[in-house]
Amino acid sequence: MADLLRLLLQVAEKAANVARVCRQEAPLFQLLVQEKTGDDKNKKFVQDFKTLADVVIQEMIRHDVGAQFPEMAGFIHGEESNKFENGLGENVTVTVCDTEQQTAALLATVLDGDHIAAALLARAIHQNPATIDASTEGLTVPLSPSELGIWIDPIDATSQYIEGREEVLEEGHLCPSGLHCALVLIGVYLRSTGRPVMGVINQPFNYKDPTGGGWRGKHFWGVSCGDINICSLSRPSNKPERGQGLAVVLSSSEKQVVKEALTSLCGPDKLMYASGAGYKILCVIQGLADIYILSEGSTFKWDSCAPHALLRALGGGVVDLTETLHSSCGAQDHQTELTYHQPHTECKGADRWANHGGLVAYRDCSQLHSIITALRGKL
Ligand code: 2IP
Ligand code: CA
Ligand code: CA
Repeated sequence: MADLLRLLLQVAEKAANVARVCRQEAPLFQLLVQEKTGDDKNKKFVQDFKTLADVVIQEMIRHDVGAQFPEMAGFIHGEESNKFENGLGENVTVTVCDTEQQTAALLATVLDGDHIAAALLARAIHQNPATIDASTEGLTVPLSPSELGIWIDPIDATSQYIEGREEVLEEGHLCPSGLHCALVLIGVYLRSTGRPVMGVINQPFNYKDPTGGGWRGKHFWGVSCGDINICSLSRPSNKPERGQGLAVVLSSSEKQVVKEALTSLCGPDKLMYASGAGYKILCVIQGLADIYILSEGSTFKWDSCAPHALLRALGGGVVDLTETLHSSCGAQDHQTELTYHQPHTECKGADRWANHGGLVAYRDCSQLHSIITALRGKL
């Protein structure tokens, strides 16, 4: 399935292009950042456009993967629904059509007849990006498309994407907020067990060309299946300059009791905060943090599937926090790793696919164990 990996890298790069185009092209950018003032119709329209960027990316990925791997077509899920009600109250289903012109015509119906914006979006959707050099030659993955399903988060950290703050990255440090936190996430799982087996992460706004050439992205991938564990990044060494103690990244909205329990374990300067569930897991993958803990059920399968596969390829993983706290074997076996194939049937809508018990993302089992021991009885 190395050809699936190459396709996902390609389509994630196309998704990143769409995300960049929406910020670079004036007619689209104006829609993205318009103030939510004015009459209700206008408010609804602006909201629609923000969602439309996400929906368009997701449908494009679904279209391209389904075309090359028809066996997967019914198993490509994502955060968004492609059913849309436009500002005029008409229902439109957003799909990627056979030609750029047809897609532009369809998008114009969602964009209340804005043909310029629709044409720009359609061009980005139908344009093939430069081939991604992923050094995947010689890689064989013993999986067949009929065994696999996909989770897509077309843009994670949407609020950071829309706000669009440009932060300067410091080598070796994570970025608490801003455009860097926005990611395209595509995760592949085994339909039978729900285990994540392949992940592609594209960071559309990784580096801004100082000579005015615009933003460039960066991609990351991993495969973890049986004996095959390969990641585009090598396992980060435990940084000696950090001294003792774990470096933990949290959501700024994390509970006080968790922050307090961790301060005594890590020391105050080892607690960091960042936006974006995907970005926080990427920080653990890159070694910018050792652990990401979330005590709430505020992430979903599409947030964690892709980065989870990369962490598994590096020897780590993502566990359900509540289950791990209550498990007698703690984190020693893989019983509490998140899985991706079964909905919470008692819930409705997006909640069916929430990671209800919270999560812990880790590279190193012994560090996971220390964290669980520190939090036991406190939550
Ligand atoms: C969000 C996004 C948020 C995150 C939340 C996700 O996804 O990643 O940033 O909250 O859990 O569901 P936080 O930043 O507090 O971790 P989206 O942007 O796709 O809605
Ligand atoms: Ca998300
Ligand atoms: Ca999203």
